[in-house]
Amino acid sequence: MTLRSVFVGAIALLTAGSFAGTAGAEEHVVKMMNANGKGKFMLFEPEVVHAKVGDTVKFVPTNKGHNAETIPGLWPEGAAELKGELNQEAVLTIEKPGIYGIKCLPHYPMGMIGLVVAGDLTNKAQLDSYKPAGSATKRFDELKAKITQ
Ligand SMILES: [Cu+2]
Repeated sequence: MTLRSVFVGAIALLTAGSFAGTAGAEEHVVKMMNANGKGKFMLFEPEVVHAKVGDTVKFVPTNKGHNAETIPGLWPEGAAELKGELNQEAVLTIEKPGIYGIKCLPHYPMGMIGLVVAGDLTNKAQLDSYKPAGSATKRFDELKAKITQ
């Protein structure tokens, strides 16, 4: 190994290290949609977002008639709640680790639910005990399986 290749290697390591160390807050984008073209209607896309504390999640009204808001009973304790208006963007800032349950008010009964997961599942007990209404149960169980498997 030449001195030069050692030097280049060291620089590459330093660069990789500084990227990992200073990786800033990310913005995640979730579309609020009428259909995904794969047989699913009224949904958040993606339905599960893996984020970290300090990130933001922006809910975008790709189709009309949707909103994004906190599911009471499925929200990290002390975290500011989300209450998006119909047809408006809503931005969730992840202040605490845990599982954030999001619903679209008009389509919640049809299972329009999203989950944002950040760091430790501090409120996993809420996820386990939470029971959505009616036909939302099936979709909620699918989402639950995605983050607990
Ligand atoms: Cu909706």
